[in-house]
Amino acid sequence: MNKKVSLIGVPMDLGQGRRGVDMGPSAIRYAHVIERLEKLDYDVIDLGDLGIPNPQDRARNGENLKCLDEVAQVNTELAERVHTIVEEGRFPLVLGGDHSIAIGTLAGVAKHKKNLGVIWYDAHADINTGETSPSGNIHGMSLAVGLGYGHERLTQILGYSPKIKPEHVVIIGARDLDEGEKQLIKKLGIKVFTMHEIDRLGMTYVMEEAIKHVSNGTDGVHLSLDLDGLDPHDAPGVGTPVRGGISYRESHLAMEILAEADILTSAEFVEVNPILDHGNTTANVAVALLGSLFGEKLL
Ligand code: 6HN
Ligand code: MN
Ligand code: MN
Ligand code: MN
Repeated sequence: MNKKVSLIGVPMDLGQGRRGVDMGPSAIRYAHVIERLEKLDYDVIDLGDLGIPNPQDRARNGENLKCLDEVAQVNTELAERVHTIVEEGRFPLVLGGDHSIAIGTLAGVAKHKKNLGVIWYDAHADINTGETSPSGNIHGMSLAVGLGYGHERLTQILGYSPKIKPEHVVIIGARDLDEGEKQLIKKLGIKVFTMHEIDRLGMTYVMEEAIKHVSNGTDGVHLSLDLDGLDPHDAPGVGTPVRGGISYRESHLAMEILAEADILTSAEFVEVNPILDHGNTTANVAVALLGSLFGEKLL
């Protein structure tokens, strides 16, 4: 792994309806993310948080995309910042904030990587568009946007689309997919390890297959980790919890296997909502998983 890490917080809560996820970056810093990585000999620069506009109307919902102007604006700025981090030869580590920020992260990273592999660790697939979304929440559309599906204001960030190709994506932990999402996943032939496969095949096999998949024909790999991929028992501080998720230990194993494979070129950890949390459990889980991801050993 690149030993030079640039961390950037995106306290975005406009891609979904519940307040509190804007405190995610603070909660993750409070859980000692920087110290954790420095202990592993990483050179960490904390770039601070992006500014998030105060929307006139959080519920405004033109074309079934809530807060489209603001989400597009923040993701454009994030894309530029991430692009610069990669240009500087550093590893972008983005802290959310809701999952709509993956739009900007992918736009910034993929500007350098023409064939970026993506691991989407999530209870959801976030592959809705304004046409299929039951909620109008853009955090449920970010993977679709990366693939070139959705509103132009989002797909055209940094002036190119698509950012990624369906054959370079793997979704892990899915257990709550909308009808339109299932259709697009099938149409594009995206590889998905749902909870069924994780239960049946085990996390070791799933991660080995996932790593093969995203390494095939790619020039970099991004991890987009939504804390709601974990079971709400282990990560309660998330806005859209779904029962029957990946356990804390399975998630560590997944991160350890990823660390061993040494393929990651960028990562983001999203959807930590301290207001819905028990103590700071979910941010602590995020930082513990980051420890494993960046090579921490048990012995
Ligand atoms: N996330 N599929 C639902 C929707 O509203 O589109 C939930 C999306 C959740 C998004 O967890 O990042
Ligand atoms: Mn999710
Ligand atoms: Mn290819
Ligand atoms: Mn998500």
